[in-house]
Amino acid sequence: MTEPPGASYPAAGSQDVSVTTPLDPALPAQLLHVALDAAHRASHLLTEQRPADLRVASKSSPTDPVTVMDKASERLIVETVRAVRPDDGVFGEEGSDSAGSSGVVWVIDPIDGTVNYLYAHPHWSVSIAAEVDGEVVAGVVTAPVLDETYAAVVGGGASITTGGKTRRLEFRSAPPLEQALIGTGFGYAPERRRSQGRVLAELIPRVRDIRRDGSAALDICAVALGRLDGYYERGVNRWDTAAAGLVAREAGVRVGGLRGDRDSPQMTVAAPEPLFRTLAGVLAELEADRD
Ligand code: LIP
Repeated sequence: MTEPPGASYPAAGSQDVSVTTPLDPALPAQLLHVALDAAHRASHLLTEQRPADLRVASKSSPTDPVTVMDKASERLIVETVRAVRPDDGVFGEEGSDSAGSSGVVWVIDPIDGTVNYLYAHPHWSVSIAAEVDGEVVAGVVTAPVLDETYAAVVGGGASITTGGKTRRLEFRSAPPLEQALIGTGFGYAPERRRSQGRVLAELIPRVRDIRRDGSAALDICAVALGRLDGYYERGVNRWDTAAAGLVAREAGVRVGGLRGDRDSPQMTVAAPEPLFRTLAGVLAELEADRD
């Protein structure tokens, strides 16, 4: 179990806390505790029980896979959360979708980076966020093969736990665009990939380099960690970015869309200022949020 430094968290489910407005100050920490437990259990399932012959179906296109493990992971996370908070809602990539009655909704990506998981690449994660009245207040992104767990509570900072040690993630200065290492990703539909390739071809000469690692949640956490200077992607969903977006914001990284918009499937950009403004400006010029 990992928790950000300096935090004292009551045990998950130690109080029957329903959401009342204004936000109960103890609630985010409790929700983080539940998320860490669920992420830990899902990580164990995905690593210890990965079948040799992983059965795969496809979703939005022949290159958009879903495995039996995506569904098993989401089922386990929902069961874990519901065991201590039965009235909460859930919204997951593999179909969990209920509003609940407590005002808390769990936003779940049971495997972010499914193609990497399928090919036994280490860069995949479990992402769990807790929203209260539509705003993310606690989030966990864990990459079990990398031994990295990112955690954040709203107003309480963000942390990384690796090698059994936890440290706070703090803002650092960003380089100018031409010296920036930028992460991105691509959708599954050929037409979308064609337009993303067009944008990439224009951007590559204007940055230090590009990385495409395959998990939006880990890419956004990488910006908070300083392993990337910035990230952008068109087409990622709420379950990909909910938890990592809180980690990044709590580490002092700006997360948003283009032209002053919030982040959305139209475009997600993450970078410290002033790099965010420069990168978002170039992406707007390239109309990167349009096919
Ligand atoms: C993945 C995203 C990634 C994107 C991939 C894929 P999934 O999510 O995290 O950023 O480039 O195409 O969408 O489908 O593995 O949960």
